[in-house]
Amino acid sequence: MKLYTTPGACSLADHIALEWIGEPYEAVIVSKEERKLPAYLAINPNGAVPALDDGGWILTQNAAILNYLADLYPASKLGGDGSPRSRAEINKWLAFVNSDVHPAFKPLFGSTSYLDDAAAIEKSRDDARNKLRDLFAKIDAQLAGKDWLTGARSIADPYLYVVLRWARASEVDLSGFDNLDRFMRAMRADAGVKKATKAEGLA
Ligand SMILES: N[C@@H](CCC(=O)N[C@@H](CS)C(=O)NCC(=O)O)C(=O)O
Repeated sequence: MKLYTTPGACSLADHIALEWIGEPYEAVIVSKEERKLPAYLAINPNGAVPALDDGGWILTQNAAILNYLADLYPASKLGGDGSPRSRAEINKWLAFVNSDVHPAFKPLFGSTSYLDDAAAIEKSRDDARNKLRDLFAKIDAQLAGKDWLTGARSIADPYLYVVLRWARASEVDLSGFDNLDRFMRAMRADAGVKKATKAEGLA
């Protein structure tokens, strides 16, 4: 099993999940530039991470990979307790992070640079920060009284950790979100998180 990952990118979520699972795997580091070169485009024609190679079978799309890992290793309980409702709750929060929170970062990652107008670009970035604060407020409320997004550790949690890292680096205002702060501190102290971030060369 090989995971293609770019340091600190959303693929770090899969990297952490693999550490939590504890079965053998190899992390292949792909730089931003390498993602667009023919060798990597042959693995993922979208030129994006993550990609998973399981015995020559390639799977892309983060939500699909995380669900596949949870199904492949049910003993990890990263896909819930086996009930349809627990998996649905996990996928609800995974979808929120993958398809609501993650894309909301785009202006902060340069998607509006085509505007070629410094003031307009800064406005789009401020707007993104405000939208992200609203989205993180919902997650903070969900984490009240819980250590993990859905109560028990799941595939949704490492993705939340990744977008929280991005939020801090992008100066999104997370003040007052004590549950998110507690979650972040616990993740930073987690052995699997430490191993995956170290392997990606992250502080
Ligand atoms: N829909 C994809 C998006 C993955 C994605 O946005 N990956 C980023 C890193 S976090 C990337 O590789 N972007 C490069 C690109 O899309 O050109 C998924 O969920 O896996």
